[in-house]
Amino acid sequence: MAYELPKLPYAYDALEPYIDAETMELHHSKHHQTYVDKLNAALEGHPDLQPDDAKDVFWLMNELKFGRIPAVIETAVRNHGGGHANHSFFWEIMAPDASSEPTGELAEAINSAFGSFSEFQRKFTESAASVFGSGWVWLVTDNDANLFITQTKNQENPWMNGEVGSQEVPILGLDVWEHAYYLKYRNKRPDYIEAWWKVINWAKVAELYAAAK
Ligand code: MN3
Repeated sequence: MAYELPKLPYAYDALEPYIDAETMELHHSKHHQTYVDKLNAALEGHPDLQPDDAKDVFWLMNELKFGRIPAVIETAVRNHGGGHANHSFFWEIMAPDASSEPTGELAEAINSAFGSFSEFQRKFTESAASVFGSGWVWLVTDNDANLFITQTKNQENPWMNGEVGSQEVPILGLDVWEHAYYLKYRNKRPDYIEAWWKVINWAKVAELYAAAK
């Protein structure tokens, strides 16, 4: 088996006007597909790292975290495996007709970690705006169900970067590579971030939080 591009869970134009259809189509069918293709090319000759019913790209990230990827393909797995993991996750935490805020247990956890939802939004936005070059910003939960905001460069992510022995599980993530917003927002990354808050699938984020605890 080889890694495959997951189907987008909504139409390319479903996140309009916040994220435009052309950006979504290029981002999914070209950028994400390229990560998948280059990951598969890197893994040729490594049958133990191919996906199966028990192994997916998040399993592969864990192998990277534990130093179990051969050195000759480690950078390729970090870049293209990371790209495949990050985008597979990213499509799922967005949705059309999204609610504006989380509710229930997740809302309480955010209030307790950051003071209020608006304070969390402010800090996450500030972090996303400050990523230098290409990267991601994440809301992560740890072994004690604490929530914190973290950044990664390029296509790195908390699954591969977490300390061995710790469980750092992203429940929300934002792609701030220019390819994610440049067609519509040009150089105005803050406008893209502001629009992105309108398309978050809080039900999915809450599900990820409940599963990670
Ligand atoms: Mn991207």
